[in-house]
Amino acid sequence: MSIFSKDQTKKVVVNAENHGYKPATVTFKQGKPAQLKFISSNNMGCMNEVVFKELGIDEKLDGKKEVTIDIPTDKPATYNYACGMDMFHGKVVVK
Ligand SMILES: [Cu+2]
Repeated sequence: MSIFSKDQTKKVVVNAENHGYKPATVTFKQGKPAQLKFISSNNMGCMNEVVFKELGIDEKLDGKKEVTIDIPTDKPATYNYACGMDMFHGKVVVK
């Protein structure tokens, strides 16, 4: 791996109207710093909160255009996340 390897940044659009995350699955390469940006829209309802249980992350999106979450990439993993009521789901894959 190059010591000049770049950070990885990807975006997920939170679509409250269709109750979905786009894309629903985001993949990062192992071993490089990774950031996932959640882009929110209006009238978010319970989607104004994003919860990564395994990572102990619980972030409010409401009122912010963009919220950045640091994803650990030290090992291959799948991190599931959900809205504040655990109704809508997405995942982050590190491989
Ligand atoms: Cu919900």
